[in-house]
Amino acid sequence: MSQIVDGYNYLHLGRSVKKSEHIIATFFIGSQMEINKAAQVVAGESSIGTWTDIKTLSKATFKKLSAKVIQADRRTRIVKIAYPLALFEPSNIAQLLSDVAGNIFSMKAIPNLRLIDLEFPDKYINSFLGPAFGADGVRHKLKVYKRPLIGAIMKPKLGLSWKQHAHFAYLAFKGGVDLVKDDENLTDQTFNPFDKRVRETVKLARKAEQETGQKKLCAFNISASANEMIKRAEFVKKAGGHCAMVDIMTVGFSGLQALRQARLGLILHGHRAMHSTMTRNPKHGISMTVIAKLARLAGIDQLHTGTVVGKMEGTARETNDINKFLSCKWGRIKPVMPIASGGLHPGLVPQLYKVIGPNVIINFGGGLHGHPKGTYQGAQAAFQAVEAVTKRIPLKKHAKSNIALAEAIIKWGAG
Ligand code: RUB
Ligand code: CA
Repeated sequence: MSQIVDGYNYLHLGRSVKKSEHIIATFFIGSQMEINKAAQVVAGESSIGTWTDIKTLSKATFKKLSAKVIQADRRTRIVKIAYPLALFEPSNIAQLLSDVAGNIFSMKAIPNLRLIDLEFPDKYINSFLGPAFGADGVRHKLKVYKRPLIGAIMKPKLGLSWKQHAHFAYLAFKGGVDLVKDDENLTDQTFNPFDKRVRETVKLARKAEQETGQKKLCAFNISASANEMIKRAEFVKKAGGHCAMVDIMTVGFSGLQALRQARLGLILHGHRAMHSTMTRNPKHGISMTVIAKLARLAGIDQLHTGTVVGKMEGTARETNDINKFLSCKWGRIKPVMPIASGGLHPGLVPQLYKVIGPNVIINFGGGLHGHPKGTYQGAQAAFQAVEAVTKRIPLKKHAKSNIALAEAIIKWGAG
């Protein structure tokens, strides 16, 4: 016998629902409660229910709008809940999260809850703008189609002046990287004002383009309040830039949507700093898969998804699943380019390539500017490592004729 919360029964176990008319959430529920009852508490609180029966809820409304528990596994405590599409406002991530990741996370009876996945019908997916450029658009902009793209994160993350920043970006470009990016906590500080950094770095990127004959991209961190972000993005555009970086978690999804809806024609680079406050505990929070789905809906073109071999937490399986999702067909929404970043150096490239493959931006920070000879040779070494894996040449063999790579391997090792 199923237990009933707030006088209504949310259990639909074994019954099917129309996928085209429901958003389906997968949760892990950690609680002393029997699983069917706990699942009903989640279904109720995250859709139309409350803790007691109420006179204002009609049977007809319940039938039409209540969430339905369609699977509940007593052993794994994983449940699937189907939410009728009518509960949701199209193209509104804030509202979606207030349903499926809102009050239910605060219930005393459910000390642990993890939103593992969200599946959306095409109708809902297509109500969002999604990326303006997407993975193909990014490659097209850089005219690099067959190898991983190479990025340099400017280091130290805070402390370079705008002139130093642009100068080291220029050296990284000359050494062979395709993209140079601000770090997540560099925005518009007094030691490195945004406008000066943008103007000078764009100027030197153009110079590097002329000198190398290759396209270059600068991801300027515009993260701020929504209005300010749009102003900064407009500034980047006016200065001749093609890309803006945004800290998707600290800025929030409404900030992202506001930015994308401004239709500025800039590639949006999504850094995910703060995601681990939600994603890291496997029994609580929101998975990175869900966050990646939301970022794709909102309109991020390239997204940090994990490195596996670097310094950051994250398994190969999870990262690959996310990257696979980012490239899959998903309504009318374009695919997103994944970014591997965090503790990388040239010696790790073969391992990374084996796990992640060629469709990725590989970012180097310390593993580039920490090269014994400096940023220019660090960028050369990064390029040479990517060249080796793309041409299927063992790294150490390639290092014999590539001095910058050889020096990087002496410092950090290979493999
Ligand atoms: C890495 C770095 C990035 C992190 C983010 O610098 O600055 O912010 O990789 O991690 P470094 P993730 O190369 O010096 O370690 O991509 O996992 O979100
Ligand atoms: Ca960083």
